[in-house]
Amino acid sequence: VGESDHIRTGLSKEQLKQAYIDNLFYLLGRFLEVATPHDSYMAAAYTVRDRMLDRWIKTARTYKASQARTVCYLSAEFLLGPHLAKNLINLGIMEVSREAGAELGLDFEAILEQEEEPGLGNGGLGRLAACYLDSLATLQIPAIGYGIRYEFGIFDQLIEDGWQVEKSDVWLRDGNPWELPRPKLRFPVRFGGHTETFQDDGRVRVRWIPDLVVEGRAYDTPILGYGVSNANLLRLWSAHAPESFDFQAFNTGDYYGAVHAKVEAETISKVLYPNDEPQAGKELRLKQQYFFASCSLQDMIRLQLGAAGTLEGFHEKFVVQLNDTHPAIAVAELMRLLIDEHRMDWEPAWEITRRTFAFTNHTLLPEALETWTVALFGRLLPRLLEIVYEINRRFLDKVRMHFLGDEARIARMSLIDEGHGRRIRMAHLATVGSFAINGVAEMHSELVKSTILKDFHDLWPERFHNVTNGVTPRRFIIVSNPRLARLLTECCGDDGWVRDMDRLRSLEPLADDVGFHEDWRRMKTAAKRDLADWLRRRVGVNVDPETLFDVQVKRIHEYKRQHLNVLHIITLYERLKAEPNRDVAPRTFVFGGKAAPGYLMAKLIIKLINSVAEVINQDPQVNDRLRVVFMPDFNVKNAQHLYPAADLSEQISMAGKEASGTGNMKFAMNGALTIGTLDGANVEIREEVGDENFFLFGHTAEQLQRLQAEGYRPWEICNDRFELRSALDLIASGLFSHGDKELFRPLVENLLYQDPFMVLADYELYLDRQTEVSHAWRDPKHWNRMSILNVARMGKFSSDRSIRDYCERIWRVRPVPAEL
Ligand code: 26Q
Repeated sequence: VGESDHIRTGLSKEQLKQAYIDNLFYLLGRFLEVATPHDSYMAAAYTVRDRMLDRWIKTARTYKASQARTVCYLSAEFLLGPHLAKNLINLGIMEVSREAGAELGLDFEAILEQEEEPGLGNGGLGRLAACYLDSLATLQIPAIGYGIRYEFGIFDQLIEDGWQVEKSDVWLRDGNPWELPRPKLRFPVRFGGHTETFQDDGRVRVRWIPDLVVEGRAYDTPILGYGVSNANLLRLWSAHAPESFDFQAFNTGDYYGAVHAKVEAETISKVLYPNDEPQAGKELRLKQQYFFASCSLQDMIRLQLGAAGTLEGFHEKFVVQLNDTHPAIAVAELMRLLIDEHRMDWEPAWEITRRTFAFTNHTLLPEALETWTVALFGRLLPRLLEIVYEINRRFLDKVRMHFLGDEARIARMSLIDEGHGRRIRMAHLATVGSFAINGVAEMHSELVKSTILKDFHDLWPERFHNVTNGVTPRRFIIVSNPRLARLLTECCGDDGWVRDMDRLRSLEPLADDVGFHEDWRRMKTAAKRDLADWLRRRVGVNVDPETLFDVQVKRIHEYKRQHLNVLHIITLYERLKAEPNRDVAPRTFVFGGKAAPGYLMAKLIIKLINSVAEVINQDPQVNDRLRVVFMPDFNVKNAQHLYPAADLSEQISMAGKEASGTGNMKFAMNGALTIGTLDGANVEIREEVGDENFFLFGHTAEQLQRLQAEGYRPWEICNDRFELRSALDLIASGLFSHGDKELFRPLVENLLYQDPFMVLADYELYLDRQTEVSHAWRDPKHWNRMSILNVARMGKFSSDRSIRDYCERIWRVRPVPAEL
């Protein structure tokens, strides 16, 4: 029997049907007639997984033999989204599986719908990591994603009485068919205690005596490339008490103590922090970071010793990308492992370390830069504190020499901030320990060099790079928008655009083709009908697919300015109330996004959106032209319904604050037009699609800076702008809060008297541009032309391009194709 005939590997319809029934029987103990939708999902998932394992093993063999450098992407978050549909697409068996399902009498869509997505991330940064895994596998780059197997991912969001309510995400409840536990792959990780020196062969060495040892256990998930045989590895660590704990308990009789220690160990990987910026003093978060950094490095060292028998040349076999500072402790941990555990001297160890790491920064917001107090850090990781001090001492000696004792600069660059109760600056540790540092969009990378890491750029200009973010067209076009995918394949003659998005340029001539416009319109309308159906079933609201779908979905943050969008809506509402026959383009406003549970202003913004929705949607004078919807529980799965249906994408952050944005890319590559500021990747999207196909508005980052320097007085803007004042007054009057004048006071007063993200400064420019959007919408031919050109010109924002940039400019790695 040839391999292609095998029940676990074959891709024909008959083989898939056979395999499905076989898995249903042998893995789930069920048969067709009694299988629940979840049983069906599990059997389908195992059927797909079998086919992935075959590729995975062969890929591992190929990589091993090639001796190529492996990219290790260290990230505290991987926001993967549902696996099943994505893997069917990447295996190239979506259609044949659909047919197989139909012949077995299965409801294919219902099976896909069963999957609970692994929400192991907050937002952009975690989703970026997932897109990069997809592109790494597709580009056949030997790579491992390393992270944490949180037992509870990002909370599920419910909306009750307009407020966000958080529900814990029990994603592992019904089992996870995509992962393989590796019980024998485990590493110890120490916490607390103290260090001692001892003599060893005439040299002074350090021993760390911890008061807690936790064991990290590996769980592996295969990550398949698109249209290739390569399957890479995502290895997530789960924290456990070492088995020896139980014996200790028997010996000492301290049963309670042993159980307590077990609970403490297992707490480490229990839950994802639902904030997308650090909160002061969260000890467990530092434990999580060290835990997964240490396990991952120990794993790499194991692989290196297994293959080469020596740690010399480690940096030639591994390159470690730090996804923000969350894994930055790895710099000190690799030093510890090399020096303390593998008896290396400082200089060669530092040489390896510095040539191993590269660091991606994702934020300029000062409050989002991670620091840890020396007190907490030293208590939890005493040996690592010593190493950080030594890295710093040697580094500052270099700075002193280079800048001849410029004391202010030395204080600014130190790994220790002595000004605020002694804190370790994780971005500085990551920068000093890396051979390359990059931002995530052109503008952001320039700002990194001129602001937060300016002193480091002065010292090492050659280490600074830009790699503009991208998103995977597999998830965000093929899986989420199959109609568009089909149309693109038709236009291009084949599906080559999926791996080479620049080929979509061949659509440009069709931008003025009447027949093609008809196809485009049909596709868009169908997607909008789907979304309308979904919103009716899932959210219980009715929206009209004929209206302009104006969408803002992303984490709720003041800097992202969802409240600017709300002010526009209220102004439209007031205009219509004042002049009921006024001719405005009918719009449906869709919002979605989670607020960090402790971020009160963000939660109040959600309440405001829902309150405005309640009033407007019930007002018969306007509700044929204005509708407002808040889509609860915005996650990857739900998001997939939105991108295809959006006409207008809201990317309205305060200029200089959004590092890149990636939702902006997902919308534009699905044919939505963008209304946006000159911020993050918006700048580059506009450059690519053309100024005339992008609704730009707002002050530039420099202009806003100047305004602030001159003394920004938001309330004065209100005095001049009647409609702005009136919108704020309407909120304050209690119109949206059943007469309660207190509810939104904190929000209104914050805007009037602080307005840290300069909402009011951009209000008028935003409204004017929105008026132009409405005019443009009235000319469908022109609108469709712009929409088509957006899709045709978004090739740059495929994560394949981003990963190629990393490979060529930073990692210096090449494809290693695996053969079946
Ligand atoms: C840090 C310490 C303690 C607890 C939580 C955190 C934490 C967790 C998540 C800090 C930040 C995040 C996430 C940040 C994030 O998503 N940033 C976004 O990254 C995207 C990918 O580069 C960019 O497109 C966005 O502009 C950026 O906001």
